[in-house]
Amino acid sequence: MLNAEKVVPTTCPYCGVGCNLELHVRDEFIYKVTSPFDSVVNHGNLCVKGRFGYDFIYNKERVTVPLIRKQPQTPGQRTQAFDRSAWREVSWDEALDYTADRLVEIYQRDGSKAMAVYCCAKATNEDNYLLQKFFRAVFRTNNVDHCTRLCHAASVVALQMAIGSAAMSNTAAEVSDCDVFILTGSNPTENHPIIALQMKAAVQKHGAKLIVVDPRRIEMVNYATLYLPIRPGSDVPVFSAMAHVIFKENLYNRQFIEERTENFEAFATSMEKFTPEFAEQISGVDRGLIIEAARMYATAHNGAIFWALGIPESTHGTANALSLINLALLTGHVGRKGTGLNPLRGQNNVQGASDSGAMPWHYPGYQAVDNEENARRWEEAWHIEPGGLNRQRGLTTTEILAAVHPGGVRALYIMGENPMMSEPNLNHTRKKMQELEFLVAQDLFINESGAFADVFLPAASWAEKEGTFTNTDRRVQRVRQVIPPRGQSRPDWEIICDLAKRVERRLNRPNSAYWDYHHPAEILEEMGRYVPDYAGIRYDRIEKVGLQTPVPTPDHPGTPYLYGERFPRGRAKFHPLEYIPNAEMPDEEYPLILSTGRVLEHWHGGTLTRHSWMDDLFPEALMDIHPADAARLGIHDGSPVRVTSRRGSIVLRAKVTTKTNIGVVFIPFHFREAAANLLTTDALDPQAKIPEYKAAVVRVTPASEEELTAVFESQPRGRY
Ligand SMILES: Nc1nc2c(c(=O)[nH]1)N[C@H]1C(S)=C(S)[C@@H](COP(=O)(O)OP(=O)(O)OC[C@H]3O[C@@H](n4cnc5c(=O)[nH]c(N)nc54)[C@H](O)[C@@H]3O)O[C@H]1N2
Ligand SMILES: Nc1nc2c(c(=O)[nH]1)N[C@H]1C(S)=C(S)[C@@H](COP(=O)(O)OP(=O)(O)OC[C@H]3O[C@@H](n4cnc5c(=O)[nH]c(N)nc54)[C@H](O)[C@@H]3O)O[C@H]1N2
Ligand code: SF4
Ligand SMILES: [Mo]
Repeated sequence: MLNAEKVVPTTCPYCGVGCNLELHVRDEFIYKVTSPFDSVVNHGNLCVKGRFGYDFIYNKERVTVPLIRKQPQTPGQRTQAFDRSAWREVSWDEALDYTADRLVEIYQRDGSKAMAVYCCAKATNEDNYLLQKFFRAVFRTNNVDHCTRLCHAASVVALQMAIGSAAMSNTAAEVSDCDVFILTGSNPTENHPIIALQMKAAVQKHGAKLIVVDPRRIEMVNYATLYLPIRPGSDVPVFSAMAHVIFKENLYNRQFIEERTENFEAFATSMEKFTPEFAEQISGVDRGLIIEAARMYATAHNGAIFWALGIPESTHGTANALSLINLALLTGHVGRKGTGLNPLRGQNNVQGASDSGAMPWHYPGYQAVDNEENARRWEEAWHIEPGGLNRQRGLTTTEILAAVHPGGVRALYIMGENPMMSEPNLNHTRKKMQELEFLVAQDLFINESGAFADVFLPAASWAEKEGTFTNTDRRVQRVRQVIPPRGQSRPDWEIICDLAKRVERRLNRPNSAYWDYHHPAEILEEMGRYVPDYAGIRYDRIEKVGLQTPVPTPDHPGTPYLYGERFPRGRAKFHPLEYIPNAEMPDEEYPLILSTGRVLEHWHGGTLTRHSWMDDLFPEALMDIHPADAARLGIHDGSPVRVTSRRGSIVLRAKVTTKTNIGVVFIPFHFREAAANLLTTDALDPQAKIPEYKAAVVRVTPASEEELTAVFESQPRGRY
């Protein structure tokens, strides 16, 4: 028995914390997950998803054979098919030849602008590098993006503007070196649970002071010295008022400002108007609390700011993030251990997918596509004639869907994303998905988006392939094959190489960009030759412990924190700010603000966790509503409610709780039978193109049990 048993170290496939796992395997079956006590990232701790959430691998709904739709789909008439009887099981050869024929037909007819691809922050660096290479090198398009656009896009744009680089500046575990840290727009106990443990230890063991700024009374408030319960969308006034106080009370770091920043004067002038009184009026937060928070952060020896989606997912997300960056620059709380600007990254490999070039404006390594020198470098890398690569910035995820019409985007390739759950204003998204001429889904399951596809390519899960993920600390870690791919499923990188070769043959450019890799290690090395931050990473260097980028040379030890000496753009730049209200504000018809987000047990559109034991732990969508609002509307704990916005309406149960503040209701977006994104607005931040997921206005009315039952019965797949 014992002989057939093995324990394989790998990395968690869920969140950006990147916990180190040990998968226990017997007879090719994973029966247990643990973590080594000396793991650098998580010291043996795991949350419920990492520990128990892997059973989706074996779920009977997982698709492990290639499929083609029986009924040909036409633009405008495209339908969703979850039922396997609507699909034909085919060989890999047939699936890939069919895919290659259709992609080439559209490309030869309509050119690069008709082609688009969604990469996947759940897949490896190697998978994502190859998929963007395929679309850039073969179809000559930069219409390449992934879920980072719906996530930290505004944090990325703001950090690029102010500093010149967008990753987290410090290592999350350095929170134990902080004496004051601000946590805003982030609910780590549910979304980065192991970092939450480290934050709690910072408070309880090391005596750090925590300032929470959030419209919900999240669990971390229990550990906070100060809690600022802001109204959604009032971050710029609150953080700028803190800057105003720091400035007025002479608490700013003159030396840091003189030596390392620029544009201070313009910034200081624009802070005049952000008085604590003004901020109180907009945010509802007592001005005394704002003043106290400003003094506490400014007088810290090591102050840090941690944030997540409450900041970027807004029509003024870039300004929100800039208001945090301004504060750190004003106080010099950046460039040292235990300080920093720390946007906690979400997906297991969103940092890596971004590093690997899964973005419309950048090649791998954040090299702008509209820069001649960069284009030349990648033409050389991919053996392309000079001038062959497209110099035009591509479309973002949301723009790709908006461009689906005759003369626009015709073919979409989706590797492991689910826009039909994750994009805002789903009724609009649905029309766009229907309008496509050709849709490929490469996934583990037929999700709400894949159900529209012409062809389904079954991907191997993270436990069935080799590769690397880059976590929120910029740590590049190994992902290992633990069991053989289930059924006929194949690792993403293999599928892409096989398909790319078939497409190149049809275009009379056989294997010109190179697709003959024997192992993902070779793919990472290719990327490292052109991306300096990854140049020193080799698989044999990260066998046991991952390396934190930048790793410029093969003997470089990695970089735990950034900007010790200089910022990538030289001096960091202050940005003057204005207060801009949300796209929608409450009125008589829609008096409540809807905030959307996550719960501990579930993952995004639910494709993985609802096919897992996690669904038993949290089986039904719930809307959090404050007791005062509930009483006013005649709603009790557990009673069905209808929630209506300008764009749609859903029915689900209410949970009456003080976790949400008066005037704000919260709905997680994991449940397709009560899809929160039917309600959200597709208004975008003009710079980062990120939607306003955290503030749509809604009306809530009591509903009946019959209405709720009807919702479940109308689901194409019934209950999970
Ligand atoms: N269990 C679980 N964990 C996950 C995920 C998951 O789906 N499930 N997804 C992962 C991903 S991709 C991501 S990006 C992260 C996201 O991690 P989080 O950003 O922590 O996730 P959300 O649930 O969206 O929470 C956003 C927080 O912002 C607050 N907020 C809302 N509006 C505002 C505002 O106007 N201002 C401020 N300051 N705060 C506001 C909310 O109250 C909430 O506390 O989680 C990752 N981890
Ligand atoms: N209302 C609202 N909407 C939001 C947000 C919000 O806060 N509120 N947050 C936004 C954010 S931050 C994010 S990141 C997005 C997430 O949005 P998406 O990325 O669209 O959602 P996921 O459900 O994570 O989709 C992942 C898919 O990848 C598949 N998959 C998993 N592993 C692999 C693999 O190895 N290979 C392949 N090929 N497929 C794989 C899964 O089965 C699943 O279908 O949602 C956004 N949408
Ligand atoms: S905290 Fe994140 S990485 Fe760690 S076990 Fe949980 S989901 Fe996985
Ligand atoms: Mo995300």
